[in-house]
Amino acid sequence: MISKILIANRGEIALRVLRACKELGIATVAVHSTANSDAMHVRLADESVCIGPPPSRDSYLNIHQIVAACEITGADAVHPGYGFLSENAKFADILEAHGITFIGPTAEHIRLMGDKITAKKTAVELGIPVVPGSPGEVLPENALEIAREIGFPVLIKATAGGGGRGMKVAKTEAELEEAVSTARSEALAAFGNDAVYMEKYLGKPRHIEIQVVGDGEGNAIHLGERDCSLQRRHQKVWEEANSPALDVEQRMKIGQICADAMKKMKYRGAGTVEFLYENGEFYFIEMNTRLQVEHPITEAITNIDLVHEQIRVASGNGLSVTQEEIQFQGHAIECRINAEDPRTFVPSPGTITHFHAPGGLGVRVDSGAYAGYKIPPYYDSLIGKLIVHGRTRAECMMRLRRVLDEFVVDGIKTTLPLFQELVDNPDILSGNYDIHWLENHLAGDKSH
Ligand code: MV4
Repeated sequence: MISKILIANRGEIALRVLRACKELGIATVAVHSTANSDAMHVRLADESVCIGPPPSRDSYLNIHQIVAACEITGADAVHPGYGFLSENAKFADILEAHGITFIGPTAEHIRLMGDKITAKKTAVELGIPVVPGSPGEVLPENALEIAREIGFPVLIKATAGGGGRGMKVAKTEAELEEAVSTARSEALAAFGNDAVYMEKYLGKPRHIEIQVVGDGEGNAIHLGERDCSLQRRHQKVWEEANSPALDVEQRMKIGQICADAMKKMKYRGAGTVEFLYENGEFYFIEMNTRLQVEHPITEAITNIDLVHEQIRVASGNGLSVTQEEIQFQGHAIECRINAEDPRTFVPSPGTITHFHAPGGLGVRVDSGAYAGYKIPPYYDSLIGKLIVHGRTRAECMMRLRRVLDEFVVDGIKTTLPLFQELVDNPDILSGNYDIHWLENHLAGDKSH
């Protein structure tokens, strides 16, 4: 039994977790840096603890401060949200050593998926289709042999990486040596680990991810996919469920493969199995062992509260639904509202002077923002998420167009104007885009 949850995060996700706790009758503890005492989730929580100065490493990433805040308040569980400590195996270990429940997978599963080579090996063993590539680490002396076997172009990735950092493409044999050595030194600088591996480079894939939840005892479900192809510099901008590229048979097939894999590994908690999708084939790239930013679109089309499920399985209460009970209804789109210039994406912190969130049927706004709130400059620029649901993709798009017109955020720059443009773009309307579409669009048309 969990009776009090400490939310080790900030912003919209702290509020999101707090709402689930309230619905379940679980007491809440907010933590905040000195730069964030006026945040909405701090106001709404039953208790709050200041855990340090503004820089994340001194506050939201400070494990000792968070454990101390649990001890002081008597919190018996921690929800890490996303980012910060959500995929930190050491944090999960330390909480367990203190008898505090980490609302997430085991430290062992976090470690397994955090190392991209062991993640891929595990995926193969579990029957998940992967990108053709090196069996393990690639060294300068064996790179050419492996690359010839795979076939050019190839991509060099950091074993400790993820999220796109430290990748290098080699289009030909001539480019290989430099790609491997640059990737290794960048990996060492960024992650303190120079191990790299190699994959066949896919040129125009979509990024499609499968939502899974497991109970840690061999039962697991999938909640379909999200298409996250619309991104800029590895930051997702717009996500949708279902993917415009899949039909129901493809969805249920890849979903079942992932659910079966989670059953076999006895995965506990929410997770996302990430794939590249090209020419009708899925290729596993990574697994995220946390709740993701874009989880609400899955909630919209399944009517399942993922944070409720996370808390249930962390408490040992099992999943609330079986696979057969899950119904996929309609279409959902999420727009990430960032405090950024919509053309340059340069952060735009400052005070929000006016704030009006849209409403109506099929509209959800997850945001801790309010008029008078001062966005601190220390953290990421996500200030809210707009999630729109409709019976069809076309209805969803019509609704989104209406809702974007209604949304008012004054005093700072936001990415809202970008979405007003996307919602009328023919490629977006037809669902015809890949992971490079948005960057090409932004580069090719300077007029918007
Ligand atoms: C790839 C790829 C092409 N081929 N792997 C980037 C983030 C990391 N999670 C994996 N990434 C990629 N892996 C192969 N074999 C292209 C990317 C990629 C990408 C993937 C998902 C979403 C956006 C992306 C943007 C650029 C590159």
